[in-house]
Amino acid sequence: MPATAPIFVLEKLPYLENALEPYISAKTLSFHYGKHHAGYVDKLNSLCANTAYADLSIEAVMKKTSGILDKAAIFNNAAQVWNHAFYWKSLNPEGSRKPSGVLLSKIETTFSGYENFHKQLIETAISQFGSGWAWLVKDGTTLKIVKTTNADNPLVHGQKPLLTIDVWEHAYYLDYQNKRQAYVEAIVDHLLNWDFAASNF
Ligand code: MN3
Repeated sequence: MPATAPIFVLEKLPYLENALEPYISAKTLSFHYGKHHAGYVDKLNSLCANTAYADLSIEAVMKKTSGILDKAAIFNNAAQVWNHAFYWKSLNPEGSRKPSGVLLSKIETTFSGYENFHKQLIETAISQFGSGWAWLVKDGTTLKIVKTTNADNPLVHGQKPLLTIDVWEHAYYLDYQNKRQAYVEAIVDHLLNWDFAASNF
């Protein structure tokens, strides 16, 4: 049998590994992208080889395996591949540090002002117990701030992600040790990619 090419590929980082310094170090990015994210891709490829999942998009794999107990390993790795690719795009070393235009208006009306939104986003990310993700999502016509546990992802719950923050310890431990709040505040104040959020909105 011929060797098969990898089914799912590791998306390129949209910037250099040192681009998010001083808020996220090149060392963190190197491990997080090169070991964690790449590891999920490798694992997913080995789990999906010679299965019906090999012909599907990563979103379809996530939707087909979500909540199915004996497919948890495939779901977890597929979702982590998707979540990380989305997380890299949710960060940006340059660009506007606040939302603008229609997205800002929607945030202001939904969360009673940008300051409340900012506070709620940080609190949600800090309060996720253990590993997981904080998200700004579009749910129907409204916006919500939600958190998910481990690999779980709003897409499989019918919500459309606009931005995400990875709150697994591997995302910040080298730079911030146990100080998740400092990491989350650095991201929200200095790295969130509001142009990406606007394009998703
Ligand atoms: Mn991660």
